[in-house]
Amino acid sequence: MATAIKKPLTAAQFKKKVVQHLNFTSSQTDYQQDPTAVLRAVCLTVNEVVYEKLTETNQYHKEHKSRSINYLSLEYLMGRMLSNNLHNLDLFDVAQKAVASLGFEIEDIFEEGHDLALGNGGLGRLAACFLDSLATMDFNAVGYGIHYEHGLFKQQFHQGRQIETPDEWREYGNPWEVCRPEAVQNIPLFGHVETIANTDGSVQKVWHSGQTIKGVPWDVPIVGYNSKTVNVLRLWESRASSHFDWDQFNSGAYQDAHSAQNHAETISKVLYPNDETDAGKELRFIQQYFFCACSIKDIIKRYQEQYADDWSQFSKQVVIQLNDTHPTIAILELMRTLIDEQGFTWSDAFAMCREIFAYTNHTLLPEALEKWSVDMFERVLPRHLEILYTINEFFLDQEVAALWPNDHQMRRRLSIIEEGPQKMVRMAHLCVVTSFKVNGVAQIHSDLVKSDLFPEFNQLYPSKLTNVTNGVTPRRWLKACNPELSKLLDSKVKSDWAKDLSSLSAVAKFADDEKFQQKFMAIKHNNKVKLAEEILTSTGVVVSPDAIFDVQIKRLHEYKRQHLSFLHILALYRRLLADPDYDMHPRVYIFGAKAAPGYYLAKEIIYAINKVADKINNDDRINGKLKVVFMPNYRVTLAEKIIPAADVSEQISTAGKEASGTGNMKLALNGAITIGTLDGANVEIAEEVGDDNIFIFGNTVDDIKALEANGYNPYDYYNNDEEIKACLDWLLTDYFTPGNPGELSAVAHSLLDGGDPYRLLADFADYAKANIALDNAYKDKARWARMAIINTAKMGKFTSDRSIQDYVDNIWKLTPMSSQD
Ligand code: GPQ
Repeated sequence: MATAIKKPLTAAQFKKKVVQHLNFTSSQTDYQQDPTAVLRAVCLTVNEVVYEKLTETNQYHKEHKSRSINYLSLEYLMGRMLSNNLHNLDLFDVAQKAVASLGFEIEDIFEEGHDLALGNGGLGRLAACFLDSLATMDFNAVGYGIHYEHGLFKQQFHQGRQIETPDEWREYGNPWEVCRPEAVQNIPLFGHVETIANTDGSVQKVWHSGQTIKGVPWDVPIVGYNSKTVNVLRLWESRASSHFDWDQFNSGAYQDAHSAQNHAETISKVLYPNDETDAGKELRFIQQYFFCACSIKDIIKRYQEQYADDWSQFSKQVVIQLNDTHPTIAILELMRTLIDEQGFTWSDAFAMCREIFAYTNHTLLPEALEKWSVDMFERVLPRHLEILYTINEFFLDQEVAALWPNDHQMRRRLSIIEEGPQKMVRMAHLCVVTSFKVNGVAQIHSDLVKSDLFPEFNQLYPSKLTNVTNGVTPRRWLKACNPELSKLLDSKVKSDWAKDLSSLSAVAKFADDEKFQQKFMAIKHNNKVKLAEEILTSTGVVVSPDAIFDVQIKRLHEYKRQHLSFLHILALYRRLLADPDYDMHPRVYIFGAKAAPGYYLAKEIIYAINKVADKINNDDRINGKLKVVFMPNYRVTLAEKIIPAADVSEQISTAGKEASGTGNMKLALNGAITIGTLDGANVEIAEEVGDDNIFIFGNTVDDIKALEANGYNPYDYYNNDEEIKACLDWLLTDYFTPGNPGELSAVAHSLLDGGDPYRLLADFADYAKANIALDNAYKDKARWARMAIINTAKMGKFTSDRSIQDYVDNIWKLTPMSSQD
């Protein structure tokens, strides 16, 4: 393995620094029983190396005037930082030895760390993987986000029901962040716009804001793997500002501003826990604006430190990626700044924005396509709304009219403003109109963005819409989380596969090698033993590591169809009750998922799974052939424990609904076999591993469209499939909730009278069939081992390094540090 970067510290030096921090930074001499104090001291020791590299990185980019990517995202699911930073700095064994000599296991020290859970699901974790890759590949990148006081809620189950409690990730401070008072920003909002007529006939707009909020930046260093770079993730915290615009507004506006003043500190208080639904709350809107405005000001500040008032280089130096539509207001904020503060003409400002912004779409679900009311825009951001109108006017009159003259229908359809009883701003339209590139996140998704979501935009702007398939960082999702498998791979692959994941394809030639198969599967088994212990601790359920570990981990959502697997579990249970000798290899179903607190059916699905699990896990009649566990509080850290132990990866969304999925990549990388639909990145995973090494089932996107064209009726399946009927009817009884019949009926109703919006019943039979094929494959040990090895070997495409390289080549056009020398 080539290690270009020399180890920054020896174990003895590392230990000495840890002890110094214990003694002199934390005043701790009696730390033998205090792993938290040791964790802190280890982090501070690592930070010494990290900050030195950060300074060098900054200096380098300043000297070389490197173009930067500015990644704007409302979510970052970083997880824990220590283990990853140690791996990335090649300090893992050094720290392990140092900590051991202090009487601790490094894993126990890690366990003291909090997850940085500043995100909901895939979108937030993708942002975290991208930051890792950007630093690893030595690109000049800044991540911008919100410093939420409370990240994603903690989940517990009380008698099977989800209970949410606040996430206190930084209650006692967080060693990985540093406050930057020198980069504080003041952010205006509310108020009104004054139009001033100039003597030359032109008009000038002056925004008299009603309130100012202070944005305080906290920087989290992002350490590249075996690279020169440490970048930062800059997170904005809101504080009440003393800069009250006393003289700028009348007494009526003062009232508004005064009550809004109380809100200042609530802006960065909590992460909205909704995944793929439009939160539709004013506070969420202000969160978005607040962080966009802080970030735009910061980007300009960094630029002006180099170029002062020379704007000629701005669009050459800066590219801004919008992670979904959540940061769209950044476009309006940059327009406003250029026009109102820097004296640009509207067209020059717009031309510049069109060179700077690019937008990633992460969903086709209508409920996730953000819209904000014009009324709210007017109240909170009156000047931004004016600018938005001018963009819309230009777009409709110049661009839409050129292609579709006098076509009112088309104007209505494409307008950034949606007409209706309440006028709404379509944020995605603003993004597509302004961005120079728009990408989907897997090939099938990007194709659907072109054909179904934005077909007219694709006609209007050919070549703007493109694809960048997602990826995951192999540092966290293999090297750090699965150390035994990593070692085995090291022994077979010459190059550093963690930096060049496609080099793993070299292990494919050992797929039929009996010895290698044994080693590979022994590691899987060990990982399953560890997970079984974790399952016992967290759920009290005993599971056998000899069973198939069948994993479905992701946010709880109807389109992801956890209830398809649930329905199939009911069917298996029923088959086992009817025939205790029913031929199946024992299987443990492992779920991990949080439901948005306001998402009724998602919570009912959790409840139903927990109730059925209770019954099945305690039923002696089925000889332990079936177990079901719902592990509480699914998060990055739990994923790191489940993924290395998974045999089967459930990726069973309705075709056309999951934009990409990234859990599918992590699981396959760790040797789990996918059972999945032709949706999102499953399609590309199937291409890579080949049809023999994946279980694809169910209706395709076109099949689903055809089903719907014929008038989809769930009762057709209910009436014609005895098993479906029996399982759904079962949910109406009190079999799983003694004394309380119908407690689980919500799930059944959604699938019948509710119309089965995610076409679950249409896929049930084929899913059940695919599961039999999977069961047969598992019974053949050599065959399964072969499949698992091929999966690991063929995941090269799905490293986030490849995604970043695609962004760099096709969208961002950056040059890495190393090749600038
Ligand atoms: N995704 Cl729009 C989220 O996690 N949250 C969101 O609000 C939206 C999308 C996911 C999407 O469902 C997955 O299919 C993707 O793999 C992931 O974004 C990253 O692109």
